[in-house]
Amino acid sequence: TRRELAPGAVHVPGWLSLDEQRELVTACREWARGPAPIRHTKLPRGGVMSVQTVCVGWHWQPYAYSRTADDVNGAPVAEFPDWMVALGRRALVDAYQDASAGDDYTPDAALINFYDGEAKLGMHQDKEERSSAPVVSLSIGDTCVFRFGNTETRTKPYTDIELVSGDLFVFGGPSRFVYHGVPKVHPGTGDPATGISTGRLNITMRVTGLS
Ligand code: MD5
Ligand code: FE
Repeated sequence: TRRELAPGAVHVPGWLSLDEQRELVTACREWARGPAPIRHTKLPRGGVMSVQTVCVGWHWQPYAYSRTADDVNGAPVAEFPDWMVALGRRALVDAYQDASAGDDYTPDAALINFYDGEAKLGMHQDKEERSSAPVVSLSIGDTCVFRFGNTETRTKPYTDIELVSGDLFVFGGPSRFVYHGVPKVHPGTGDPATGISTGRLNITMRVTGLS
């Protein structure tokens, strides 16, 4: 049931087992506690994101990466674990159905987003990375509407799809810099056995190209 929405943009429903989802939830819960706790990111023009985010490897503050969480508490960001590099490589192999697709892939940053029932993510591009390597996205918990747009504008044409707990999405090649967002989460649609009783967790792995 793997589906290529556009060149380089591959959706693999149900990629994570329930056990893998539970382990990811446990790891994310730990990162959410600190050293830099999860928070609603403040935007430079005064807004506050409805999504809550915690970072691993590199800290993302709009719109730059740093090694310390300067807009939270200044703490050094948690180390990007080797097991997550391995997971990212496996994601590329399975999404692109190519045994060597992950060989040169070493993600060094993860953004972990938590959505309550009201949270949304506006249309944006991820372009703070100094690399065009693919982004790996993993969803756990409540189902959401994910809006996959185009590279030129934050408006139409776009395609709305549902992302369900356990789904993998890989954005690479010509789809790496596409506008995208999350207009809606469907509260109460997730399986509490993942460890999330309500809300949605999304993990994105990236290659920052920084050192
Ligand atoms: C989410 N997160 O569901 C999404 C999933 C973010 C973010 O957008 O920046 O934290 S990742 C979707 C993504 C990443 C990179 C490229 C593209 C989509 N894309 O080309 O559509 O919380
Ligand atoms: Fe994004």
